[in-house]
Amino acid sequence: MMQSMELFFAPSSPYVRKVMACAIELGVEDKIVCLPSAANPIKRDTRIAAFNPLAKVPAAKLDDGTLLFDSRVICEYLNDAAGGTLVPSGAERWRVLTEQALGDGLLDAALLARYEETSRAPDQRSEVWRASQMTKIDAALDHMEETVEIFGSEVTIGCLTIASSLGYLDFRFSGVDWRSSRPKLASWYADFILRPSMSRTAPHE
Ligand SMILES: N[C@@H](CCC(=O)N[C@@H](CS)C(=O)NCC(=O)O)C(=O)O
Repeated sequence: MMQSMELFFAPSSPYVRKVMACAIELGVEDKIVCLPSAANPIKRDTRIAAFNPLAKVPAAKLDDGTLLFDSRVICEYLNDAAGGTLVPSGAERWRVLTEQALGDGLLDAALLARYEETSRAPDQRSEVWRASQMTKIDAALDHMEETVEIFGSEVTIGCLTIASSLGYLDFRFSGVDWRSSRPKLASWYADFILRPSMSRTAPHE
């Protein structure tokens, strides 16, 4: 019998979204008790720190007291506990985990660019820093366009992460037109976000 978990949650976090989307895909959403949080790179949320010394979300605690973080670990835990196939074994595993790393890497760059604006005083902000993060995002999107026929052919932690990263761009970087030069990715995403795991986890404040 699968243990329940307490999860520090934020409706705007794309990493939390990965966890919730996995839980919905696996049919185990009812095992998760969401706790409110206010993760911030400068104002440390000590409630989250009780589960994760890095004070980042998602962070989880199982019934038996086991602590789990970050999103990659919690998603893989849910998949294992539910006997799912979101994280395949064998040769496919490495491809799918690399797809997850691509989506997470896009998000890491996006958050670094955003924190530059939201957490630094205007005179401390670096345009070069922001532009460098946007270059990573652009290159990640190009790679997604080249590989969408492969990662988009089944539901895995790879494409759930990639979809969460695209959703985050629309949410926080609405001025970035990632679609017009990437028609295959745009078309896959338009279909994929209709899945309940995506539509029910759309980011909001
Ligand atoms: N690699 C982590 C990243 C988690 C992360 O950066 N979460 C953000 C919220 S979207 C956060 O907690 N930021 C607060 C901070 O950087 O201290 C994961 O996959 O869970």
